[in-house]
This record gives sequence, C-alpha cells and structure tokens, in this order.
Amino acid sequence: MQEQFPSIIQSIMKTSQDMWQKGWAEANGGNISLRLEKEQVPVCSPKSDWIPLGCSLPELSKECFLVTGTGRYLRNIALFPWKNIGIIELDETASGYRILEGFEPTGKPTSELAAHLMTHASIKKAYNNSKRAVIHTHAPSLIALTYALTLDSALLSKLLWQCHVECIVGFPSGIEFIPWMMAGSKDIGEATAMALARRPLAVWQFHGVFGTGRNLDEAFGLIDMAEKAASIFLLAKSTGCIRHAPTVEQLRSIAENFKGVPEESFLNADTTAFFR
Ligand code: 2HA
Ligand code: ZN
Repeated sequence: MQEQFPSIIQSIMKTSQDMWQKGWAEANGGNISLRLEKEQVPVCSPKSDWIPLGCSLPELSKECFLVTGTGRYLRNIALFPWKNIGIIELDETASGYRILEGFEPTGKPTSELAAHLMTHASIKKAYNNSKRAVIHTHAPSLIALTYALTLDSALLSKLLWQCHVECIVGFPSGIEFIPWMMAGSKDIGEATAMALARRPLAVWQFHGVFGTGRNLDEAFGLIDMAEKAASIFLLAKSTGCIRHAPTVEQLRSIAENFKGVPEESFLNADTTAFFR
C-alpha cells in the first residue's frame, strides 16, 4: 500500500529535511500540506471515522491531502514518514475529514489544519486549480523583522524587494503582513487564506510565515527567497551603516525585465526610515 507513492513522500521528506537544516523547524514547529492528484490517493480502507472540521469548504469537496501530524517533528519525517505524516480525505461538503493513511500509531493532522485547508480552498479557486502546496514555518529572520520594525504589507513587501532584488521577480504581488492573532484559530486561518489568494506569502507577526506554490519546491523556494532578503537586511543593519538601497525605478525595471507586474501601491511605501 504505502509503497505506491514514493514521489510525493520523497518530496515531503526532502522539503522537511531542508526546512530543518535551514533552522526553520525547531521541535514540532512548522507544518506542510499538499493537495493530492486523484492518482496519488491510496486505495485503502479509512483509518478513522469522519471528524468535523468546524467549518465547511465546498471548494475542497472530496479532495485528499498529505499533511504533517500535530506534535510531530518535521526533522523526523525522513526517518519515519508514516509516523509523522498522513493522508486525509474530505467529505462531500468538506465539513469533515477522515484519515486514510499515516499518523502511526495514532495521531491527527497539524494544529494549523484550519489555516491550511482554508488556504487550499482559496488558492484552488484564485489560481485555477494550479496551486497544491502550503508550507508554514518559523523562518527566524522574517520573524525578527516583525519584532524590530513597525510593518504593514506594503512596507514589508517593499523592504524585501529592496533587500534582495530577486524578490520583486519571485513575488511581485508582495507578501502579506498579518498582525498577531492566536495560532490555530479560525480567525488567523481566514486572514491567511484571504491573503494567500492575492499573494504567495504571508507573515504572521511574532510567529512565522506561510508560503504557497504549485508544488513544495515552489512554496519552499519563495519562503527561502523572502527569508534571505530579511537576513540580508539584518546583516546590513548590523554593520551600523546602510548607505544604499535599490530605488523604485530600479525595482520597476527589474520587474519589467522579467515580465513581472509589481503591486504598484507597495512600490510607493516609504521604507527610508528602515535604512537609517
Ligand atoms: O506546532 O508551527 O503554528 C506547529 C506550529 C504551530
Ligand atoms: Zn507555527
């Protein structure tokens, strides 16, 4: 049974291992979900009864997901995949799920399941069924920015675009800043899902980041790019003398060169105080 899907298992093993090695996934921090294609879903008898989700997401009717387990360590996925991950199936109205595989011997999906599934519902619709991967992780430099600076989505997006010029190509629609809310709550799930319909990344103040993509590589790569920009800012700031930053004209020409359309209102954000 479990030998049927080596490639999705390999991709989550690789991504979770990379997240651990990057220093983004201490203890049980972080979680991953992947919306499966029909042929990736195991043919097996369910391992649980239907469990209510507490909300209904009709866009996800009967969809199946590979998800990490609550309380489980991402760094252990490569060692014991079926202990630390599982496959769930949603019911007809997507108001409940059952476990098809994994979370051995007994366990449940991530505590952030609401945010993951609400995000999947919103990105499936917004991106025409093309995006299947959602990653949540505790990337330290992005988190540090939410302590050091007074941010909103425009300021954070422009700052990252200026601190690593790949960023305006990677995420021209920007990155959402989500002020602190209780992790695991419906409210933060809704705010995250709404944000990720328009941008591929969202930062949770004092906590971490969510990234989306067509696959795990794309979601991981975007988070990595944003995290690198945040680290470059902190590194430059630590010298005590930032003297230059890319101008709006330079940013615009980079985006144009790569056929990206940056969020215009974010280009106008005034980040000068951050570079002083
Ligand atoms: O425990 O990252 O946000 C996993 C988390 C919760
Ligand atoms: Zn977290």
